[in-house]
Amino acid sequence: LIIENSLHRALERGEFVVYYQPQVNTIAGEIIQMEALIRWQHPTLGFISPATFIPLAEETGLIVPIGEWVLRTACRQNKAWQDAGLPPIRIGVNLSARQFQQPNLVEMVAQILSDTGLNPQFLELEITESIAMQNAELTRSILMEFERMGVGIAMDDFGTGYSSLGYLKKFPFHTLKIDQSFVRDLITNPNDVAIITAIIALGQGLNLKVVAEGVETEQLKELLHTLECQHMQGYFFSRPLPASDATKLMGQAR
Ligand code: G
Ligand code: G
Ligand code: MN
Ligand code: NA
Repeated sequence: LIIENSLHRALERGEFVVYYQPQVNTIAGEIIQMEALIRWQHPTLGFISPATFIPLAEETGLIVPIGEWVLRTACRQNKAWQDAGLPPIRIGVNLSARQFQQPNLVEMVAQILSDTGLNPQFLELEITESIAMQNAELTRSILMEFERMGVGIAMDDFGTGYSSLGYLKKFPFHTLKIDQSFVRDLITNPNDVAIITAIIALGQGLNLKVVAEGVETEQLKELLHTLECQHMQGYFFSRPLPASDATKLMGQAR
């Protein structure tokens, strides 16, 4: 309850921070994208994990203004990186189901792109399977509008929801992010190898970029490489970083 009360004030009090985690093309050895991940620095309780407060923000509807703030912050940051002469990359931003129920979602995104001056091709919105399922027709029409604008769409946590393969055909996805739960035990679990092999083949067949999430070790990176997975994200490459550290990392990677 304490958390719920202070969540209402956190935005205006400036307690949220956006961290950035790189997505890497391991063949080229380049950072190709950054995922924006919100962090809450509470003045007395300290750091509160998004795994705790995002569900609460979704219940209370606060995810709507919070999500808008994250999107604006992330787009502004990406434009600043480009203006600083860093190699252009995409920024990935997570959207929640609640945001999809807002009638002005598409205008909100368009407004933020216009305000920040970020070209839509440098934004990718990450949605989960459950969002896609909740109101498939509405979701599809919203995603088609993003597609027309040039904004990329990623299916996040792929494999954990009701992965109806029909959605992959029906919705304009550009990217599949394989959930960490299939990556974690890849070394020891042949079932996970089979699942990931199948997802990668599916992605290749449908011309989707496939990203393995939660890559924590070099051994995992090598195995994924053998399975022809070229795009990865995880602690092995970098933890989510504050903007200043993410900027340094991008400078080094060049
Ligand atoms: O960064 P990580 O540790 O702890 O995030 C935990 C969960 O919170 C993940 O499921 C992630 O997708 C979600 N999350 C992080 N940042 C955002 C955000 O800006 N918006 C939404 N909707 N979810 C987020
Ligand atoms: O649900 P989504 O995929 O958007 O959330 C990404 C979550 O995964 C964030 O909480 C992020 O901090 C976390 N994460 C990123 N890389 C790793 C990793 O290598 N290992 C683990 N355990 N978590 C990771
Ligand atoms: Mn994500
Ligand atoms: Na994920």
